[in-house]
Amino acid sequence: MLIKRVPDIKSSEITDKTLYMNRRQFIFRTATMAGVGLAVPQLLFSTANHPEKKLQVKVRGKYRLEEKMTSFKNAASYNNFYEFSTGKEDIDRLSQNFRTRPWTVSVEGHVKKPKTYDIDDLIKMFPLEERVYRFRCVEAWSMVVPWIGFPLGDLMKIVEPTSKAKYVEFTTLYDPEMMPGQRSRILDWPYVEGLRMDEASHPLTFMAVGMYDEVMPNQNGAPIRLVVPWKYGFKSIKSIVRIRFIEQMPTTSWVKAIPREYGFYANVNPKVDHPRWSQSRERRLGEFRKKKTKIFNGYAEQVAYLYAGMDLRKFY
Ligand SMILES: Nc1nc2c(c(=O)[nH]1)N[C@H]1C(S)=C(S)[C@@H](COP(=O)(O)O)O[C@H]1N2
Ligand SMILES: [Mo]
Repeated sequence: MLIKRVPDIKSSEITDKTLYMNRRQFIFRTATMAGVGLAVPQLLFSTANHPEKKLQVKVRGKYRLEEKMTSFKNAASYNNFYEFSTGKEDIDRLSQNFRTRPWTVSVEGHVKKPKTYDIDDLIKMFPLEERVYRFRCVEAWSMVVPWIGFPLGDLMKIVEPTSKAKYVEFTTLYDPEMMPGQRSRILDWPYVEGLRMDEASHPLTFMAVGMYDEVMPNQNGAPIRLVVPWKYGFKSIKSIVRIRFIEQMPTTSWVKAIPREYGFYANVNPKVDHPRWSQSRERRLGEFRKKKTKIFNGYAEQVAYLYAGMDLRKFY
């Protein structure tokens, strides 16, 4: 659970934490059984704002936006994470017992230095950076979140993809015991996403291990998730266990499920509607008035060159 970057996590602290978590669950159950639940659980279940979950952020301020940030509460209580539920408002609760330690991320395929990283070692390899990004779900809601993490490109420099690598494939953990959504066949589990090599190494492409200075809440994709701010949210795969460098374009979960509605590129584009709804506007979490959606989610200046000469209606 802990991603402290200080070297001295005492084992007693970890034990305390485990006991604490169990106690919280116990309190919740007792409260519910006693029939005094409803108002209380939200408080007890909120993973947020525990001081021991603070991350040590080294680089700040390079990526800011002149836009109002979404509150932590909104970003952590309205989620898409089909491994837990197809609902959006119960994922924080349903993911409370999701264990994110021990956790490994294997980097494989066409790389000179394939390796299976322990998550805590992986995180220590990079100076953690804060990036405030716009994030746009394909379902026309959006948010502005300060993610904490490191650029995927920095990891790529270490593992050294070979010239055979043309795409990167990311895979989420498969564990139906902990992820109740995986017990039904709404998607072909595990969740898979992918990027072209130049998209993967683009400086905006980010591996997030936290948000708002805190260790990533389970519901937002702990312990490590992708954030690609110019693409629809479904590209930003959560709870990653494998990163594979491959030659062929990977078959990603949503393309496999509904290819007419979800493409591999999934670049935010107000002019290309989803077959069932318009993409021209969006609702920021916590706000009422809708906003106009921008091409590439407002990141055209940085990323449009990646798609020069491509028909964005065809490659949606
Ligand atoms: N493994 C996995 N990753 C996922 C999803 C999912 O269901 N499973 N949902 C995606 C979608 S559709 C969105 S909009 C974002 C939501 O991220 P958030 O909950 O942090 O807002 O996660 C993406 N990553
Ligand atoms: Mo989404």
